[in-house]
Amino acid sequence: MPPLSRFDALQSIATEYPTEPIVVALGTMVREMLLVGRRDNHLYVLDSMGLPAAIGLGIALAPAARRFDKVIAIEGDGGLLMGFSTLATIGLLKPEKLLLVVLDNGAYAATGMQRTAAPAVDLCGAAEACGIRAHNVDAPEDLEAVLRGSHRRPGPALLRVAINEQNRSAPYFLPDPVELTLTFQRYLAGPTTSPLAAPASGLGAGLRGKSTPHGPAGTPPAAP
Ligand SMILES: Cc1ncc(C[n+]2csc(CCOP(=O)(O)OP(=O)(O)O)c2C)c(N)n1
Ligand SMILES: [Mg+2]
Repeated sequence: MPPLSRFDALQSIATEYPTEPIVVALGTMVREMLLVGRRDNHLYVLDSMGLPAAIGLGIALAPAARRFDKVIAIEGDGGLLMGFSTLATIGLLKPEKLLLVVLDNGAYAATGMQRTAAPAVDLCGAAEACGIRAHNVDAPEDLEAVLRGSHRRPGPALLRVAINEQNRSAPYFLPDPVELTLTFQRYLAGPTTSPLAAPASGLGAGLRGKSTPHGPAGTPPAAP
């Protein structure tokens, strides 16, 4: 069994990328990331299984991504297989900023550890076939170095990280998804008022500049 736990992997990602936008997949992934710490630069995806890679793709292509080294999307193996076709689109559009991290425990942990098809699939091989640079991380001691090395390497890239079946006990997280989106949108828009980066209308309109429970709008959170 791989020695790395999901919690350890999430902690490494959050520590290495304290101010980069991070899309966090639903279920156990979100709840354990909240144990690491709640951050305005994290987009907590609730229930939309299979979509975090596509959400990360969109953000990585957006003008708001220009001021960041990377946009990280964290997926589970089950979620990646559900949204598998997104790999082809990522390979086609080649978003340089996108770093897709797949935490692979070979199971749907959030619903009771039913087996996924991941052990039968070469996830890195599939990503490479789509035109995405891919890297297997099997040894826990390699994860931090690989994450650090990814900062300036042009993407798109996929890291498949082997994790064990350990799940931390964490409370349910049931906030209003609109509020989560607004917090993240404000973070993406940043401290400047660039018309390209700022949400000029729609959900974010009228809320820019107001404080959030986690600090003033657009202020990068303190490093953990
Ligand atoms: C369309 C859809 N089907 C099923 C679910 C229920 N569900 C939520 S998380 C999850 C398992 C996700 O597995 P994986 O991506 O491997 O992440 P893990 O929990 O193993 O970390 C499932 C089946 C859902 N939210 N949406
Ligand atoms: Mg899984």
